[in-house]
Order: sequence, then structure tokens, then C-alpha cells
Amino acid sequence: MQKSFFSKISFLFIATLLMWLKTYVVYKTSFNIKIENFMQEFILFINPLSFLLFVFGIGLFFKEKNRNRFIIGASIILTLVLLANMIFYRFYNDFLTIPVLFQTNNMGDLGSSINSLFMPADLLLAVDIVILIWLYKRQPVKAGGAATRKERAAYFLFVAAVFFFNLGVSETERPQLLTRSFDREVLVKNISLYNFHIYDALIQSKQSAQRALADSNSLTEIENYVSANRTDPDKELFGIAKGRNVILVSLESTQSFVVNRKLNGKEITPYLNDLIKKSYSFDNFYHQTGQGKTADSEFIVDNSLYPLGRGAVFFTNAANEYTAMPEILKNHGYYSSVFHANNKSFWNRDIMYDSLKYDKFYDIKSYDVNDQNSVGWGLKDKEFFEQTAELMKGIPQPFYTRLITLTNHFPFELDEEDKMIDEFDSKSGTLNRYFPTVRYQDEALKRFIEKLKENGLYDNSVIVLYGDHYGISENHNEAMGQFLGKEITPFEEVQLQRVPLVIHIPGVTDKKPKTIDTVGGQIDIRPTLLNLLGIDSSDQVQFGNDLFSGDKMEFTVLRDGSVITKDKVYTDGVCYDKSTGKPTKNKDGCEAFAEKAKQELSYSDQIIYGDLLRFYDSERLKKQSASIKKKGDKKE
Ligand code: GP9
Ligand code: MN
Repeated sequence: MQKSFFSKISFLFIATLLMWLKTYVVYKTSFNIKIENFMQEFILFINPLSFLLFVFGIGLFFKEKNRNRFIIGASIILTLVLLANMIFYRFYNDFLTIPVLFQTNNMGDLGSSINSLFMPADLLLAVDIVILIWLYKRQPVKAGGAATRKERAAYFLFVAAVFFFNLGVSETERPQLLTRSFDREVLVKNISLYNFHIYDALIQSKQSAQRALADSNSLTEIENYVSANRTDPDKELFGIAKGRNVILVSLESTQSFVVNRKLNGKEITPYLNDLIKKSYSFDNFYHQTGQGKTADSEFIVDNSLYPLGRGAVFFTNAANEYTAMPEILKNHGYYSSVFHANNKSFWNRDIMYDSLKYDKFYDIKSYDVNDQNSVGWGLKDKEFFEQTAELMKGIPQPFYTRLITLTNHFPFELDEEDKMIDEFDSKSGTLNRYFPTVRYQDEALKRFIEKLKENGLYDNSVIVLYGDHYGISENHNEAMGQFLGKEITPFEEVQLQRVPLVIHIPGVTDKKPKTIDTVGGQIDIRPTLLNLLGIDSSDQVQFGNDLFSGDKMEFTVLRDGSVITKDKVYTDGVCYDKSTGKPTKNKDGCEAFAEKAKQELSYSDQIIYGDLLRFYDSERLKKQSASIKKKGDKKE
């Protein structure tokens, strides 16, 4: 038996070996997986093996000809999995998850990005498949049978041993490996990209079950938590913008590091810098987005809930019930809309906006878009703002509206004539090109505000500008370090997640501008804004707090579980002192915050996966808030 068994599995072993090596080469060349010691490198190296042996081993159930065909087919599929992850990673710096995979309409729309993301060297991925086909063709077709039961049992026992060996060393290296699911990099590093996808599929099915099992009691505990964390509004500011139109501008990929900074002696955002002097502006304000990028930022702003740890909630839970900004404001006579010159289905916006109860979505069809007025992802920001200002004249007031810019999007393309500032000079073309597009967006913004003055909407509006998410990923840390003149440590990486937040209330903030250093995040925009509009939101299930509240806790959670407080930054299990940027001893001062962050993210996830807001009852929450407040008053 021995001899014939080895001949049965020789093709299988060659395929496994080739795929194994290929996967490891892809790990090392296409992903940015941090390796801290030899053991981790070893785990990374062996981790694809058990999965590959298992999958190719299924071939042992077939006779030789079909077995080899099956193995070639499996190689092709696994190669496509690798390729898809490589391309996705170049853009999102993350691994694919099932919800993201189903966002195929987004993938199609990536357009110019896909072109610049695909590299000729990617074709090398096909080399082993060519070898396998050549071997298959060369071999004379033998009538070799399927493996016997005994042979298969021995084989799969061996595979299981490899798998548990892998899991064993990984668990010692990284305890609680499988429970810390929002760190995809750790999973890939330890159990392989392939097993990560299987794990992801298991989570997906668990989540579907979660909705079926949830009932109204599931919401009560969360309601108690949010009520206890609620803070009182600043009395002077409450209602200061009552009845005004709300114009939110989502600034694509705009991070705080460009604000009030120069490149070759020229300001990168001169207009924004100027506007800040007439506004309330926040300089410790963080984006909290996950895989859903722009869509996540929209979700956070409208719901004051966290986005998901995997996938974009715009896709995964678009059918849920929400009590979003448009709905709250509708009760106060507001008309709500979004302006964005992209296909309506991108990020599943058309469906999600219905769930969020928007009155109207002005998508690409509302705009005049042609080759002359487009670049990169589509309509240039200047054109977008100009046409939007026209469209805005026609909508009922007061309105709540969001404008989403596009030009400052990776790969940061810009026509020569639109460049007002030099590119940076570093090894990262991405970072180099970023500056001219940010500068362009700034100029477009200036034009927009001028237009608002012309069309008469300016005086009676609140204008809120915020960065949607980072534009420069950690892949460019070296170049970023060169620009900022300091090393980009994990601490600095968290600080780079700061985005601008500027609240401009004509006639109010220009008289008394303020730069506020309270730590906050996108999740705080909704409660802050509602209080400025004089709308009590203490009956809402929301995790944010009014940034102007005197008693707001300085505590912001990023979607990867990092936490920022007044004087600490906690990320990837390490606690840093903000004043020095250095780790503290024994995670001092971070543990309680890290725990609270975990709790809060988990509550928010429960709301989304369980679709818990379908049990929301505003009267019940009002009573609850009032009773908590009474208890607090008594204590004082
Ligand atoms: C697409 C735009 C960009 O419509 O919002 O999306 P992003 O890639 O930044 O999430
Ligand atoms: Mn974006």
C-alpha cells in the first residue's frame, strides 16, 4: 500500500508545496504583517499548511484523473482568493471579509483605483498553476483509483495534527486568539489567510442567528448604560442655532495633520485655517470608521453608534430599524438630503438612506458630469460644490443635508491646471500626491461658502466640516515620518487618526471663535449638533456626548479598540503617556478605559446585529433618563 499511496499523493504534495510557498511570498510582499520575533515568523510560515493539505486532500476521494483536476481547480480558486486580498489590501490596508465581498458593486466602481492597484507582477501568481497543468498533461493517464479508507484516515489525522500544532503554538504566542476578532491581522498572522476566511464565515452565520434571538430585554441593559453616561448640555450654547439649516460637509480622506501646516512654505489648507479663526474647531477629534470608510463615517454621524468591526454596516444591516438624524429632525420640521456625485448604489447608499429616512439623495444623476469636469473618482469638487449650491436653492427649509466630496480620494489624481501646491518629495507617491488634492479641496470649499453667501443660504445655516477617515494609511509611515519630522510609532499612528471638525455658525462663531481641545470623535457630532439646534436627545440610544458639555468624559474609542483619553492613548495592548508618547509601566491608567471601550463597542454591535432599535421606545427612555438624573441630583 505504502508505495501506491505515495504515488497517489505526489501531485497533491507538489500542489500543496507550491501554494504554501506562494502564500508565504504573498504574506511577505503584499501585506504589512508586523513580526516581532522568530516564533511569529515561524507561525506565519507554517500557517497555510494545514488548510492547504485539508483542501487538496479532498481530492483523495476522487480517482486520479479527477483528483488532479480537482487540485488544479482548487489552486486556481485559492489563487483568486490571494489576488483579491492583495488588491483589497493595497487600497484598504485590510483583509477581505464576507460582507465586503458582497459589496461587488463597490468593487466595480473602484474604476481608476483598480487600475492603479493591479500590478503586472501579480501575474506571477499564475506560475504554479502553469507548472501543475504542465505536470498533469505530461503524466500518462493511469487508472489509479481513489485512496482507500485507511489511507484517507491516516492522511486527515496527519492534517489535524498539523492544524492543532499550529493552533497550539499560536495560542501560546497570542492567548485569546479567536476571541479578539476585530484584529484581522493577528488572525491572518496566526491561523492563515485561508482559515481566517473560514472563521469569518462562522462569525457571519453566528450574527445572523443573533437577530433571530434578540428581544426587547436585550436593549434595556444598553439603555441603562447610555442613560448613565449622558451629560448635560452647556446652557449658553443649547439652542444657539435653533431652526437653522444644517450643512454637513464630509471632507474626503482629510486628516488633521494638514491643518495649519505648510509644505515648501505654502499653507496646505489656507481656507480652512482661516475659517477655523471664525468657528468652533476641535483639534483632538478622531474618526472612528472601520472597513466601511466614508459610509461608516456617515453612519456614525447620523446614528451616534459605532460602525462594525467587520464589513460596512451600510451593507450588512441596511434593513435594520434606526432612529437617525433625518428622523429626529423631521419631527422638528426638517427636510433631509444627501448630495454626492457618485452612483447611488455605491456603499449601498440608496437602500441605507431609505432606512435612515432621508427625504432625497442627489446622486450622480442630479449632476452634469463629463470628461472635462471630472478627475479620478468623478466630478471635481469645485464643480460638485457649484452645482450643489444651485440644487440647494430648491430644497425646503429648514434642511439637514450632507455633502460628500470626492477629489481628495486615493489615488489622489489631479489635473495640472488644478494644482496649487507642490507634491511632496518622498518615496511614497501616494503621500506626495495627497497635498495637491487636499489643497484643491480647500479651494473648492472656499468657493462653496462664497456660493452659499450668494444664494442666501449662508446666514441661516450651521456649517459643519469634518474629515471622514484617514487618507494616508500606515503603509506610508516612513514617508509620513519624513514629512512630520518624527518617527511614526503606534502612538503616533493613533494620533494620525485625528480629523478636522469645524462648526461654523455665521453671526455667532465669527464673533467668539474657539479652538477646543476636548477629546472627541465622530460619534459626538450628533448629540453636539442636536443641542446646538436646541433639540433634547436624552430619549435617544446614542453613545456620543455633546462636545461642549462641561462634564463630557474625555474618552474616545476607535473601531479597532484603541482608546484616547485626556492624557493617555491605549492601542494594541500598550498604554502610552500622551505627554511623552512613551509606554507607561504596566498599562497604568489605561486598563479601565480599555475595558469600558470594549463594553461600549460590544453594546453598539449588539444593537446592530440584533437589530435592537426595532424595540426602541422613546417614552421608556425618557422616563429612565429622568430617574437617573433625579438620583444624580439627590447625590449632589
Ligand atoms: C464613494 C466615496 C468614497 O462614493 O464616498 O468612498 P471611500 O472609499 O472613501 O469609502
Ligand atoms: Mn471617504
